[in-house]
Amino acid sequence: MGENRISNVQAAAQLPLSKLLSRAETDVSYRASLASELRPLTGRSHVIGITGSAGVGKSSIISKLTQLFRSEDHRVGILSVDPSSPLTGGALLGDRIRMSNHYLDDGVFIRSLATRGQLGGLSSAIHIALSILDVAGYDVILIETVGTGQADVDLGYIADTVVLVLLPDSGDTIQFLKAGSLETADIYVINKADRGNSGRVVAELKTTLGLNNPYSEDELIILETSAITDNDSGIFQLGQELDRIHGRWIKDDSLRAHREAKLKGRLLAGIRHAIVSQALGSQQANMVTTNLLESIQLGEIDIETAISTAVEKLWTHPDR
Ligand SMILES: Nc1nc2c(ncn2[C@@H]2O[C@H](COP(=O)(O)OP(=O)(O)OP(=O)(O)O)[C@@H](O)[C@H]2O)c(=O)[nH]1
Ligand SMILES: [Mg+2]
Repeated sequence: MGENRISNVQAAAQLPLSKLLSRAETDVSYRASLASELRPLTGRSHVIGITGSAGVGKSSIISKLTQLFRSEDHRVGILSVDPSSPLTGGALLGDRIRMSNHYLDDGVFIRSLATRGQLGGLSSAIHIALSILDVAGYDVILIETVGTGQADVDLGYIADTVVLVLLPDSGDTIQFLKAGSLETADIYVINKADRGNSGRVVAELKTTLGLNNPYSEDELIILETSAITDNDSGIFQLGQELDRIHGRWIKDDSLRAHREAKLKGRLLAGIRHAIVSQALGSQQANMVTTNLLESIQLGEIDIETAISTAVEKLWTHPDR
């Protein structure tokens, strides 16, 4: 039998985009070979993650941004991750109504990725979805995820630019800070600014981020938006900031390097997590820590000595 010489990319081009994504999502070996063929062709699109708690207005902002990008003749891909979570299950119907004009537009592709990864983060299938949309000519890809948690931290590694959506009247800043994802955002949006009171959150953010960040206040991008108002809603400004950030990478040809740095970050974080779980999840680790705890309590050793003893036993010689 002759070898099949049709490349995955050519074969993929024959499939409707939604079928292609489904196949790449479910068929791991197809995904791998398609990914390696697509890799050199990627790097044109701007991947923007939009995250925030349930109901803050992520889909509404995405709908407005899509309208804006379409008016600039950009093609837009929208990936919504985990719409099946109990909090958001009902929102999909609302989204369909909110996005109804975009569903009829062939310059817009909308898709839900139902799965999350094993560790509660984003499933690895998202990488191939992004490559496919990139190569298919979508200039902007918007990913919607519901924070806070590992998925949010992952989003910081996957998206080129992350927009964190907050509300004027909630304690979300602290929640995101605790989850470790507050600082992964590039742009902070206080949505539903039409309700008033957003100035307080802006001040709170500036203080919190100022304390934890090497950047000066001027470098922080904090915008107030109203995704249900048409005039002067802040969405235009958001679009401008996004264009500006992306434009800079294109100008100095650094998007690929930016993505590589993020990928490396995700890889290292994954390895760190795996090493920690492996080292601390064993029976031996349990025994070592129990014994050391007892020694500390008896005043035999101090905590620093206990820590270096544990590292020596569990990490340097894990089999001992
Ligand atoms: N007053 C006001 N309401 C808004 C604004 N943006 C969104 N909403 C409303 O808030 C509700 C939730 O909006 P969505 O866009 O579905 O929010 P979401 O963050 O995508 O929600 P989930 O996907 O369920 O997490 C809807 O009823 C919107 O009409 C805004 O700027 N001002
Ligand atoms: Mg939504």
